[in-house]
Amino acid sequence: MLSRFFSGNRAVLARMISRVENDRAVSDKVLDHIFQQVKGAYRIGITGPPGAGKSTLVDRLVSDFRKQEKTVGVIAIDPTSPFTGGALLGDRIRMASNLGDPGVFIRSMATRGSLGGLAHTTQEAADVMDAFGLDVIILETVGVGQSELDIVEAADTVIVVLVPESGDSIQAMKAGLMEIGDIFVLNKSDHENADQAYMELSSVLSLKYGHGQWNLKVIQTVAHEAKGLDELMREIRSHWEYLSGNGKLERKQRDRIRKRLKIKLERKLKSDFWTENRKDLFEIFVTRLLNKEISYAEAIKKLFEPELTDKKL
Ligand SMILES: Nc1nc2c(ncn2[C@@H]2O[C@H](COP(=O)(O)OP(=O)(O)O)[C@@H](O)[C@H]2O)c(=O)[nH]1
Ligand SMILES: [Mg+2]
Repeated sequence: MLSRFFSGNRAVLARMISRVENDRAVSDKVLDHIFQQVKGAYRIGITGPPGAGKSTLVDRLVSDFRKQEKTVGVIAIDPTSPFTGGALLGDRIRMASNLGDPGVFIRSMATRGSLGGLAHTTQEAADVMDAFGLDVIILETVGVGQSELDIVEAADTVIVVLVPESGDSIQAMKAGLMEIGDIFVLNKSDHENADQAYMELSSVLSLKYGHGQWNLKVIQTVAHEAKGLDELMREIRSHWEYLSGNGKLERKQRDRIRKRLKIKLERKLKSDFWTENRKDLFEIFVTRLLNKEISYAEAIKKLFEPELTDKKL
């Protein structure tokens, strides 16, 4: 399977991603075999409210990257839709213009049933795509909820897509989108109050946000007509160049690795800790705490040393 994977078999890529999604033990094994081939594909996160036009934009971006002869992977995550739901189908239709292209691999993921954190599973799926040899990986998530933010935050460049609706900038601020965006897109700029929304968003951004030397910009687009896409591609390129200078990319990758290692470590500690014995003891100590036979500190101490506790029980 691995040799077929490395020779570029797309069906095997799809199967590898499913394994990473569905089985922790298998996932670790898969990653053990491919981690050295993870070359560091350029990862772009796209987020924003539902219906803002993210998938339509992704479709355009994919076409543009293809024109530059880059291969592209897309992971689209929609928390509102179960596997059989309409939204995933909708995403497929909206990204349809690239479906037959062998240089493009599109994957929809549902949030339900993901193993120990969606952000984690998504990153592992992205690693698999990366090792497969894709040059650019685009992660699309709805900008609601922490786990969705975690996903895009792990990207090199984060694009926040908003639309000219009254209060959209304010909503985005509340949802924490302003902090994570490197590039802001005001899509649906064919709508009548687009200019006002542009001013509003620009002023919100100029007041509060910005990462270091990077200048936050708002790009106006009409995704389904590909308007503003050239400018967006230029902005993506500038951000990439910005990251590549002064070791910023490496620092970003270090942060990403640090976070992931920590999460994996904590998960391992947790699962090792909760043996059947400890689960039983836990309930016993709850009763003892209720009867004031033991203090919290004592209970915790004993939970850490169940062998000792066994003898005393
Ligand atoms: N008027 C207008 N409609 C758009 C634009 N971009 C996308 N749409 C439409 O908005 C709807 C939602 O788009 P979609 O890409 O699925 O949004 P997502 O939920 O953010 O992925 C679709 O019907 C698109 O055709 C735009 O710039 N202007
Ligand atoms: Mg979508």
